[in-house]
Amino acid sequence: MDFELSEELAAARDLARDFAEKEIAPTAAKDDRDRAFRGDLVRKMGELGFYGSVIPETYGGNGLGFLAMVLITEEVARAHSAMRVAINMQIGPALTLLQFGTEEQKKKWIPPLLQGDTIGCFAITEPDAGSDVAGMRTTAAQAGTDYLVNGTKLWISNGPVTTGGLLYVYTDRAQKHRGMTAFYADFSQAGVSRRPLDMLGAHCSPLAELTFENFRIPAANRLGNEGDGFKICMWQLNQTRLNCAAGALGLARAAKEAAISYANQRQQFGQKIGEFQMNQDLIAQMVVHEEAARLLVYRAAWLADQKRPNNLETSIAKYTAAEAAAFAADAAMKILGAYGYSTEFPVERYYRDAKSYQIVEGSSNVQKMIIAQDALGYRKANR
Ligand code: GRA
Repeated sequence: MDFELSEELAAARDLARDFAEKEIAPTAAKDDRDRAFRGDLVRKMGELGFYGSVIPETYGGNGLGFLAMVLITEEVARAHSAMRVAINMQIGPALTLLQFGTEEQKKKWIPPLLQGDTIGCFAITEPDAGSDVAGMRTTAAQAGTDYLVNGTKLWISNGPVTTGGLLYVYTDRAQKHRGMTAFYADFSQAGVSRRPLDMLGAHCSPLAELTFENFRIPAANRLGNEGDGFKICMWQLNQTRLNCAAGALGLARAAKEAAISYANQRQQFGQKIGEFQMNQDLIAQMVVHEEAARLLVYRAAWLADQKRPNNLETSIAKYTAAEAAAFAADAAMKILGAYGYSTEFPVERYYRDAKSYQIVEGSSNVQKMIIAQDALGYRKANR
């Protein structure tokens, strides 16, 4: 077992840290307030190869691997968690195309996603289908060489701005999850209307409701066969969950750093508040949860790099990191008091953004369900 990062990985992490500190962090508070979608930063991250680590050079990537992806994501999320979502929106579709696309589909759609020329997304969730993916209702009916899509997707990250990404629908609802089909869709085409949604946090990651009315997708945009969609979706979620886990880790770290820095400056009752044992308890727990999450996230990424099954390990990592982020943001706010609650300081943003990690990409309860059902022998997670 080797806990040392290779020079290559350390360099990828350092590049991301440098970029995040110089280009993302300085405007994070303003961007959050303005609810800005930073397309310029999305493109810059593409130019720096942040989306290409999990894609081979043939399709425009750099092949550094999943460990590089989580190291980069952690650094970006530490500076501004919502900007981490942008990474996932590019990587999620690119990886899924790599796994399930034809040669032609990969060559056509992966490179623009890696460059940030296409603004990616993946549309799974619906008003009545969140944790229960198979409960979706959107359908695609074949019409000549095209499909016509009708239905509504909800809470779609990048929904207001996406130009291309994954769309999961039913081509045969009677067959339940075996009738689901995955497409790569060009969302700049007519037939889709977007209603932007305002959320508690992650303001720079815009969300929308997407309504499809006879939205036309060429059959050539189908991934795999009709009926392959549910398995493709579960595969995709396992990859994008890992990115979320890394983002939560970065946010947990940012909250811990803010708490430590403040505890070392703030004086009350004639001493630094870090000297009080109740604050030490919070800081110790922040450190421990973050370190545990880091090892679990890196292990899941390492397994992915070895091309070994890692659904269980990714769920464990995502659950632990999401809870660590929520704990750290809450603890930091307790330590900073009114300075934490104030919108003039970043901790309130961490607090708002942290909650998203317990909800997205399979809620904490969905992760626990996957973990417990595996442990109990009901449903193997790694299948
Ligand atoms: O036996 P079979 O042939 O019918 O196949 C079953 C099973 O083997 C079938 O699917 C297969 N399957 C898988 N195959 C490969 C299930 N899981 C996998 C897998 N991982 N790999 C049906 O299986 P099932 O277990 O009966 O499915 P289910 O009970 O309907 O659902 C399972 C589960 C609850 C885990 C699933 O629906 C799930 O993961 N739900 C959570 C949804 C989620 O994560 N949504 C995320 C939305 S996107 C988002 O949040 C964007 C955030 C962006 C960001 O912040 O980055």
